[in-house]
Amino acid sequence: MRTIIIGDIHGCYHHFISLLKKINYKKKKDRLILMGDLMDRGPWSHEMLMLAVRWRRENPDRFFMIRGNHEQMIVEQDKSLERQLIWHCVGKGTTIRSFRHHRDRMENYIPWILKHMPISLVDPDFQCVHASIENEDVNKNSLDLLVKDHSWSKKNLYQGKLTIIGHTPLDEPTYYDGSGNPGIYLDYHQWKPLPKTGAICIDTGCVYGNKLTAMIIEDGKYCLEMVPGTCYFDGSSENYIKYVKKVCHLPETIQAFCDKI
Ligand SMILES: [Mn+2]
Repeated sequence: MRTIIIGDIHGCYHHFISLLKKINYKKKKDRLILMGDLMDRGPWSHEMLMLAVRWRRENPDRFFMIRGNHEQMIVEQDKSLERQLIWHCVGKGTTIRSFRHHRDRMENYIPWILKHMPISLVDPDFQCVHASIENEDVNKNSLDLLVKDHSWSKKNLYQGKLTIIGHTPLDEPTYYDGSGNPGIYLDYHQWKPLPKTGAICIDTGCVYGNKLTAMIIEDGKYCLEMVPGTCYFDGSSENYIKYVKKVCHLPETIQAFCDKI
């Protein structure tokens, strides 16, 4: 059985479908895992979520997702004004438009997200979390680290069980071997032995115009495939921040918060 893991989709519904077609995805044969951040930034958040809801219902033994920081923002949207504003900085508007277009509300899906998008997925050979990991026992990491931390990968010090991550958009899929050196870019279209330790980031910034990456795992080996992305979001939250600051008189601390997302 193939396991197919796909990085941050961010409302790029058509890219997701193209990638599945390219790798000849078979719903009843392959196991499919999405790395979270299905929504925000790209135009088709509602379509993407509805597909996930349907496939999870029809195919619960072969279709899985973990939760990204953007789904976590939906879950926590009532927490504080500050969190609301951060969310505005990172593309909530496109999700709201997408849901309004379908006369639906994303708040309706909070119970579904809590039930069907866990923070981690653990397999005998690897595990998946959205953003980063320090202790190989997923439960011994903070929620913030697992779901939204960006700084971790730069350190490249994790040497525990192989963990697949997304969240930080990179030029190429990258292997972090825990050596403290910069991560190592991975090639596409080549079957290689699956590492036992370290981390592989497969977020290649589809919504910024780079590409959407799939990692295919079978019989102890893996192969990477991709489709080109489309730039729906300029990659810097500065314009959003300037706008929100003007309108809402944001405190300076929001910039620091936004830099961390
Ligand atoms: Mn993310």
